[in-house]
Amino acid sequence: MNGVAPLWGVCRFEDIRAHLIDCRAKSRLPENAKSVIVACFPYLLDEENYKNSNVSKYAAVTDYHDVALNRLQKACEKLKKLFPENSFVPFADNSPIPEVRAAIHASLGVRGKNSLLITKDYGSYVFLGEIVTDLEIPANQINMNNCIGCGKCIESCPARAISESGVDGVKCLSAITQKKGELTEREKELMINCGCAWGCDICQDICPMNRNAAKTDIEEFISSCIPILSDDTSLEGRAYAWRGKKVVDRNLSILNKEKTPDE
Ligand code: B12
Ligand code: SF4
Ligand code: SF4
Repeated sequence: MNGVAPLWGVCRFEDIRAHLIDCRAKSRLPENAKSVIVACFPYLLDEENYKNSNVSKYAAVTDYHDVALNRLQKACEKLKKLFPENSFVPFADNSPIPEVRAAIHASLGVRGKNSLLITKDYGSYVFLGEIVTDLEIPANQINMNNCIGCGKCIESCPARAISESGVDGVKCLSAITQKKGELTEREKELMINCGCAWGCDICQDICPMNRNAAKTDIEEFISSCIPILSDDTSLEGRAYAWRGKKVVDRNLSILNKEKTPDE
């Protein structure tokens, strides 16, 4: 198939109603929601940007919540002018919408065994955000395809978090890097072996469907890459800021201890 696939699509609210995530943001959903406009925000940069990186790719760029919400908010304002009677509410990540499921219903890509949305052009290196509205918009054709199923993500996951039935969100190293408090020896070892102070990219980097993933052209991401997290890195505007300095410092000290075992 030639041509660039669209980066946004529409799914019926009805298709995801039974799978809404219980969270505080749920109260912001418009009454009588009918449609979800789902948008992808590609974030992969040229390989040279990740040299000696100690954070995952999603955390190397500026906080995607800000980038996505800013753009979605502007889109909502335009839509409101066109349809003054209707409500348009933006969400990104911190959302009651199960975003991968909604994106698949909106025909934006396929679901990987690693549980992520894989798009045709940008692979799985996309963030998701959405506008929920009470306007009835024709939905894209429902396309519930899955990935090619090679199983490489399952074999390569260091935490053994992926199985045929999905990802265990507690076992996943990405979740471990976000955990508060003292980590177990096994959790520390996983983090040291991965070399990542925040997040984990192993099941995406191994995925053959990501081999030719296109690079982002979103200026906010291109101009903001900080691939190496250190004690002096400011947390401001970063995806790990919400967790606070204590957890980030703990992760850095786990990685640094490995580098200086005599200390
Ligand atoms: C909680 C969460 C996590 C947790 C748990 C993840 C998990 N897989 O369970 C942790 C912290 C581990 C995590 C890690 C990551 N996350 Co996260 N995460 C979320 C969050 C906030 C909620 C996900 C959730 O709990 N959904 C509810 C459950 C019930 O839905 P579900 O996972 O889709 O599960 C259902 C399906 O499996 C479904 N199902 C099973 N088979 C099939 C088949 C088909 C065809 C369909 C339709 C459904 C289906 O049945 C389940 C029950 O309903 C979403 C944002 C959001 N609001 O959706 C981001 C989100 C999924 N994460 C994202 C990212 C980028 C990541 C990381 C890559 C970050 C990193 N580099 O470290 C890793 C990837 C780990 C992985 N392989 O999943 C992106 C994914 C973008 C994409 N391309 O898909 C999202 C969408 C955030 C965003 N706004 O961009 N994440
Ligand atoms: S590595 Fe293979 S099984 Fe895993 S998501 Fe990619 S294509 Fe699917
Ligand atoms: S992000 Fe890392 S730990 Fe989590 S499922 Fe993927 S490979 Fe496993």
